[in-house]
Amino acid sequence: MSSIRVWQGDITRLAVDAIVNAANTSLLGGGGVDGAIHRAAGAELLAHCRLLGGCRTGEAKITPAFRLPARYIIHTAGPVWRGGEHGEAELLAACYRNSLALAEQHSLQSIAFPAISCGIYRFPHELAARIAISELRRAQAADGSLRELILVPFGEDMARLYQRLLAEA
Ligand code: AR6
Repeated sequence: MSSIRVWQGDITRLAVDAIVNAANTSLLGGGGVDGAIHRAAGAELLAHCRLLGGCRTGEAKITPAFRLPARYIIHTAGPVWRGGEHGEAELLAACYRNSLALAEQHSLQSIAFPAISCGIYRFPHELAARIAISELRRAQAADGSLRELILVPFGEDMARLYQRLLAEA
């Protein structure tokens, strides 16, 4: 049985099998956690991403992690929040589900997620956290290769939110 835990800090420091990148559909880098991951992984990551042909919103693609302590990066493009009536919740759930499915396909044991869409893409934090936890719990119940499922809030507020929601039944 896998565990779900919260680790607050910079996701680029984690020595897990895969860290997830909250990317955009170009997969060619950007600001926020995407910028931090590209800076820390080095220029080889961008060169590799150029070959991938982008990624549709809700989908996920895997690359090596180059100079990061993690083994792989799973890049997913989260939805931009546009009021909630444009399929945003389903697309965010798809980001988690497709990232988890890729990790399982590669027989990975540990994966760490930033708060996808919760920065520049302005997704409401509580709804995003509920979606993240619900998808991680689904993976936990499926009982595949993953043993460690890590939620990585950058700030204190997001960390408290995850802890509160995880404590709920
Ligand atoms: N480690 C962990 N979490 C982080 C880090 C870090 N080093 N840096 C930021 N966060 P965002 P989005 C948190 O804006 O909303 C990029 O330009 C941050 O506090 O990175 O999905 C892409 O290229 C927030 O809670 O991603 C896209 O164009 C969370 O990560 C766009 O931003 C996500 O914030 C994607 O926007």
